[in-house]
Formats: sequence, C-alpha cells, structure tokens
Amino acid sequence: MTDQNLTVLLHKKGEIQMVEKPIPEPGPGEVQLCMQQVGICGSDVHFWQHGSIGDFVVKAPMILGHEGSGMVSKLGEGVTSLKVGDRVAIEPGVPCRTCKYCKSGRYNLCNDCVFCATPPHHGNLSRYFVHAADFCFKLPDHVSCEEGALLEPLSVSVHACRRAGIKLGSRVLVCGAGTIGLVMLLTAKAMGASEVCIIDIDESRLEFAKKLGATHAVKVTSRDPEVIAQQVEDIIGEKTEITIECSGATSCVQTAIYATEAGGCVVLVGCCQKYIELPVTVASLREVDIRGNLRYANCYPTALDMVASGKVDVKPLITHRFSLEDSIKAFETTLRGEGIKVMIKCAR
Ligand code: 572
Ligand code: ZN
Repeated sequence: MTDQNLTVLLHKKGEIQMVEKPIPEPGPGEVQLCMQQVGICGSDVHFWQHGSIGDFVVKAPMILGHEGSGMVSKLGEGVTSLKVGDRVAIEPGVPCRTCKYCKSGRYNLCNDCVFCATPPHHGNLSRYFVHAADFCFKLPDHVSCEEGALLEPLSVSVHACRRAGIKLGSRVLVCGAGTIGLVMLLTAKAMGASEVCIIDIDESRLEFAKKLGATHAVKVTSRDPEVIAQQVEDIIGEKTEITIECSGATSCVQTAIYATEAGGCVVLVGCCQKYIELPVTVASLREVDIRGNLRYANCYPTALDMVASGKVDVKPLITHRFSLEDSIKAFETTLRGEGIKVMIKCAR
C-alpha cells in the first residue's frame, strides 16, 4: 500500500493499528499540515487501554494524538495568517466560537469543542492533518517542532497555574511528578513561585524533578493523607499556599486539602474517579478553595513565549523518540511507564 496518510488508529479498546487514510483537504479557514512531532499523552494510552474516559466512549475507530506540531502544506480558502512552509504548534481543541463560554473567553468550557482524540473526534497522529488556521501558532525559527508539540502539556500547566493564582513568591505543592506535574513545576517557577515542593511514589521521577528545579521532593510512602501532608509540612516547614493536584490518586487529592494552609487554594488537574471521599469540612472551615480545571483557554501564546524566551526549557522532558511507523512501540513504551515524554516524528 502506498504511504498516503499513515495514521495511528484506535480501532476499539485494546486495539491500535497503523492505517492508511486519504490525505485530507483544508476547508475555508483551515490549513493542511504535514505533521512533524506528536507527543503521547496519558489520555491516548487510557483510551487505548480502557476505551473510555468518563462519559467519552470510543464507539468508532479514532485516530489518536493531540500534542502536535506541523508544517503548513496547503492553505484553505481565506487563510492569510499563515503560509505554506510555516511550522506551527497545534492547539487541539477548536470550540464553537459562539456560545457564552466562547464569547467570554473561557472557550475550554464550550460544550461543542472539537478536541483531537477525544471521541468522536479524530486526533492528529498522522502524516497529514487539517486544522483551523487560527488554532495554529507559528513557531519562530529557534523553536523546534518537538518544543511546539510540548506547548500542549505546557498550556495545561499555564492554565492551572493561572487558576491557582501563582505569583511572585508563591509557595506551591505539586502532587505527582509525571509529565503534567513536571511542566507544572517548570511553569510555577517561571511564573514566580519561590518554592515548589513535588511529591510522588517514584524516586526516579523525584530526582528528575529536583534537576528541573524543585526546591523540595518528597517520596510518598504512606496511604494516609494526613501522614503524607505532615511529611510535606515537616520538610517545607509550614503548610503550602497553593497545591496543584496532578496525580488523580484519591489519597493525593485528600493530601492536597490537608497540606494547604488556611485561605489557600487546591487546583484539581489529575483525572480522578467520578466519586471520591474528600475532607470537605477540613477545606471549608479553613477556607481552602478547591478549584476545577479543564484543559486551557488562551494559553498557547503564553506557553510559546515561555519557550521562545528561554524562560522554560521543556526539552529535557523528552526521554523517548520514535518514527510514525514505530508508533505501536512508542505506545507500548508509554504503557510500561518508561521515561517522561514519548515523542513521535511524523514527517518522513
Ligand atoms: O492535554 C489535554 C488533556 N486533557 C485531559 C487529559 C489528557 N490531556 N483531560 C482529562 C479528561 N477530560 S474529560 O473531560 N474528557 C475525556 C474529554 O474527561 C478532559 C481533560
Ligand atoms: Zn493531553
């Protein structure tokens, strides 16, 4: 079969395949992209392994991938903001643009958002992909396509740090030292946090976090959230002002509440079960705000600026590289929990 548009297709739960699809043509306001780099996200692996996240169920074959960058290969009608050959970071969620959330700038809350690799919408882990031109961000020459792909998780952290109100001198606790926890650490520091403590069960991830600038790293050895919170408090000397929960583990969400000082804030980023038991009275009587978080809105320009200006270096997060043809191996590597960010090079 001639290689037209090689894609990574999640056929159904547990079954990913490399499949040839036709090369898509850009419609009005869209660009065709020759995909360059796509990072694998935990949600790609989750859809592969479980076939669903919450109410989002894979009912038809779906192309995976939403952390992508590409090179413009064709312009759709009316596109003037980009030209063929431009390298861009792809913001993967295109909202309806007309609902009250879109109009107020909180377009991440749009109910009709078309988000890559969230059922029923295809992702961009393919040779070619079409996307709304205004959700493509031109990369300066000195920013690589790998960095462009990493603007996606970086945008998640920019949004969460904004939700948390991180500012100069903030003291922050990050729960979980996976990719999102680590970009949260980088972003919190870039936004002025003076202390960032990170906790995880994995020693090697904590070592990695220390190299990235964590001021404190605590290995979680207990299942008791009050014990973990006390361990954190003993190490940093007091409770934290802001906690960003990135693990999704029930005991860590509980820990986040105990570890945060009166008047502080907990932002929930990790994907946890629908119902979990939380010490809400402990939060309420100390006026600890528990804030929700969904992806990002208006964060790509900031994420790009952070990378382009050198304020954050996301390159060390990439620990594995594969070609598009070897995508199945890339997914198996991610499933085994090896490394931090697995990147797939889509261009030939
Ligand atoms: O990079 C964005 C992103 N968002 C994730 C997960 C992974 N990557 N979210 C968790 C799952 N939700 S969801 O609403 N959903 C499957 C659409 O449960 C979105 C945010
Ligand atoms: Zn993601």
